[in-house]
Amino acid sequence: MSGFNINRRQFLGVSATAASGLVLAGCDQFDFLGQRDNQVRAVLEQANVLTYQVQRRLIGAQTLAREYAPSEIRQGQRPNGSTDPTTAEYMFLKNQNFADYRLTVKGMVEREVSFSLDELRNMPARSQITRHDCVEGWSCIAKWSGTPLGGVLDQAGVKPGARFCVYHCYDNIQRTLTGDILYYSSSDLIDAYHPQTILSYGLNDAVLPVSNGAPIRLRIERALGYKQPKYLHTIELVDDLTPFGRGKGGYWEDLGYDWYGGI
Ligand SMILES: Nc1nc2c(c(=O)[nH]1)N[C@H]1C(S)=C(S)[C@@H](COP(=O)(O)O)O[C@H]1N2
Ligand SMILES: [Mo]
Repeated sequence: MSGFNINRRQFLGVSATAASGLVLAGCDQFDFLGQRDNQVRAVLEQANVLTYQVQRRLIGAQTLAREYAPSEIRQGQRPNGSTDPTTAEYMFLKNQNFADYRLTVKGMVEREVSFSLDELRNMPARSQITRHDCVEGWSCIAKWSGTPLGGVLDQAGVKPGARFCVYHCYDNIQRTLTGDILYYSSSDLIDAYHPQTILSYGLNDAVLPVSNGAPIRLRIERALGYKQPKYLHTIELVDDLTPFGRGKGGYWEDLGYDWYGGI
């Protein structure tokens, strides 16, 4: 796989250099990035699409992320980002140990469905020991247990035109004068139906703790840490990501991170 990494870095390096050259051509260029028909923005967006296509071709649809042996779990999963959400809805659920929690699947589906924690725990289960890589430069090997997302999506019946899952979370990752910004993320349907993509309720053979996303957090094992949404409450099937947040498919993507976020 090292050849793949080198290729990807080289590719990213080239596109980043090209884009920054354009941006530096005039500082006021930044002001125009918000305009949909702006040239610089179009180039940046194309680079993102190209990255996605290049990665998809290199990785393939169903390649599995590496799984590790129990002896390779050397420490607990380091909590990062939100670790104890303070929204009223979340605190209410936490105080009753998530008894009334429900995960909802809506949008471009045949029927909107929602499941309690007990229902999710009684669906087909899978455990996997994988490595979580955060862009901040740390990794953790941990055992995640949960139910495959694909089975849950099938119970809702994904409509043919749907292209993405948007993952809505409870936590206010950022508080601003105009209100809370809630964490969200998204993936394509290939990642959603990948066999290692699970709605996780267990971590290292214990109940998933609040600091790591209780009661449910998604694992997309071939993607970086910011593509692993914690405190998940709703999965929305859509054909367009632009209506959400600032339109880039996730909280961190809205701030400039790559949408695909593959490893
Ligand atoms: N809802 C939510 N999900 C999130 C985050 C967050 O702040 N809120 N942070 C992301 C980032 S950057 C990382 S590295 C991982 C951290 O997961 P952990 O706390 O289980 O290690 O969660 C990701 N998912
Ligand atoms: Mo991260």
